Amino acid sequence: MNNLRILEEKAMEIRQLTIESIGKVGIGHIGGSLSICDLLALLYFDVMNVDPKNPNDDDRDRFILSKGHAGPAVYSTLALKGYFDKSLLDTLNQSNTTLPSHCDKNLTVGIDMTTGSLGQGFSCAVGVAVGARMMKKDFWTYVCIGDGESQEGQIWEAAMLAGFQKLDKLIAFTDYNKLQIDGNIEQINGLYPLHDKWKSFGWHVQVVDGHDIKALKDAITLAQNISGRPSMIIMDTIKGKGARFAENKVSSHNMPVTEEMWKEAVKEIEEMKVKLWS
Ligand SMILES: Cc1ncc(C[n+]2csc(CCOP(=O)(O)OP(=O)(O)O)c2C)c(N)n1
Ligand SMILES: [Mg+2]
Repeated sequence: MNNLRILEEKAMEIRQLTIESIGKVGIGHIGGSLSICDLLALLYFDVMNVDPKNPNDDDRDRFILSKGHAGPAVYSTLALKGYFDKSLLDTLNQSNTTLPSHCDKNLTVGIDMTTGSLGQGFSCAVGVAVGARMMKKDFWTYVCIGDGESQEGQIWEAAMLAGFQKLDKLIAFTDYNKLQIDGNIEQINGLYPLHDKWKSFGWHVQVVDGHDIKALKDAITLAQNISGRPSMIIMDTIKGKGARFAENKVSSHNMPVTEEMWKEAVKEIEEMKVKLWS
């Protein structure tokens, strides 16, 4: 594993770029973007076999953000990884941009699937993993779904197929931040017991702190060693993690962000970065 502190710093940088790019547009899906930054840092800077110089390599690992509204966090990650210049982030969600609010594989280099209609990206990920097997390819398919998204029937159709097909090169993550667009998951359409649901569909299931990069890495390593079952890693997360104005707030789903708000939040993370190395 790469140096843990380097990965933690990457996650902080992903958060900073995400807060800044959404702040510059003035509104965006900041809550659901910030809850997955630790996962993105780990996947793109440690786990995944990807090369920004060869973004369409057939053998690359795939990452599908099924909760496509968190696109800004992936764009920040891709920029840091070198897929495109960081200055492009300033065009987020503007007209004619290559970085739309929701992921579009036809517009953005490094994006593996067009997503945003909840449930569909997960089905696509299962299809990609089936395709890899048919083509005798050895790559991993990683996919991230939301907890609100898990209320979609389509998630469970795909889960059933993946379990039945024993897709053991498919590793899924649930961003279990307990909040959906308009409230608390358990007050709207509860998922409990989520762990048992996935297990009953034939998946290997783990629950980890989604902001603990070391714990996430251990969970992925274990998942990679499970044969005959796809893996679900339920990440216990905080919506809006890292920006005080957004943390754990239902309103952070698609929130107006002023210049004062984003500059203050970016400054706070900068101070955390300094502390990380002191
Ligand atoms: C099929 C479909 N229905 C509704 C929406 C609108 N929508 C976008 S995000 C969202 C909430 C998703 O909640 P969750 O999966 O918990 O994601 P989080 O906001 O926590 O990232 C909804 C209802 C959509 N994009 N697709
Ligand atoms: Mg959620």
